[in-house]
Amino acid sequence: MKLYESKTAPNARRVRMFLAEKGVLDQIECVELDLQGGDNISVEFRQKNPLAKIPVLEFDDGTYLSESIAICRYFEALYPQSPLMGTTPIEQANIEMWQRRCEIYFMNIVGMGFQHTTGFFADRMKPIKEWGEVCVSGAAKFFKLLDAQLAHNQYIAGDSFSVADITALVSIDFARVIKLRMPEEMSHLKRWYEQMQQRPSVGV
Ligand SMILES: N[C@@H](CCC(=O)N[C@@H](CS)C(=O)NCC(=O)O)C(=O)O
Repeated sequence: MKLYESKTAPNARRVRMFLAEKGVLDQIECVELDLQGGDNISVEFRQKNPLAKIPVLEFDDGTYLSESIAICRYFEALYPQSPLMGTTPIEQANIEMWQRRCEIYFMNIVGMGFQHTTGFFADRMKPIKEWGEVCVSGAAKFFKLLDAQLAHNQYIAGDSFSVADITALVSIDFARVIKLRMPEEMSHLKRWYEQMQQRPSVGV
């Protein structure tokens, strides 16, 4: 199996972290793409993913899977030990809820803030600076929700580490590119962030 990715791309990082948590990252061949250089918008790459995004998983039979969480779900089913997506129906649903909250209301907004304020992908989209700024301040509001959740929970979705923690952590780290940092006074969020730094998967 091959994973098309980029070391600096947050979506690719969450799949790498997930695979590291499962202990199988070294079994996958990682193929580094130059996103700003346009590797992912080539005709050849669009045959792997018509949406021209990474990460993309290539199977040995020449088929492909994209969307970070779909790739994670595949590996969760393949390696169900040390579950990262829950086991009971309520655990699974709760993790899904937090994963989606972190992705939709935080990660995607941070990404839009980055693309629209920096013009990083100006060759393939029209950056609208004002919209980027709206996204940056919208994303900042999410820290409060995370801090409140972590006041009563060890991890984002409850008592165990999950894919929701991966999405939140990767998004917080990526938010630095738009100069968005966790507010100092958010002690629960800070406690959780420091705890996350102990996991070997953060460095992959
Ligand atoms: N919903 C997709 C998002 C994928 C995505 O936006 N990937 C970014 C990198 S983090 C990308 O490929 N950007 C290149 C571009 O927009 O041209 C997922 O979860 O994998």
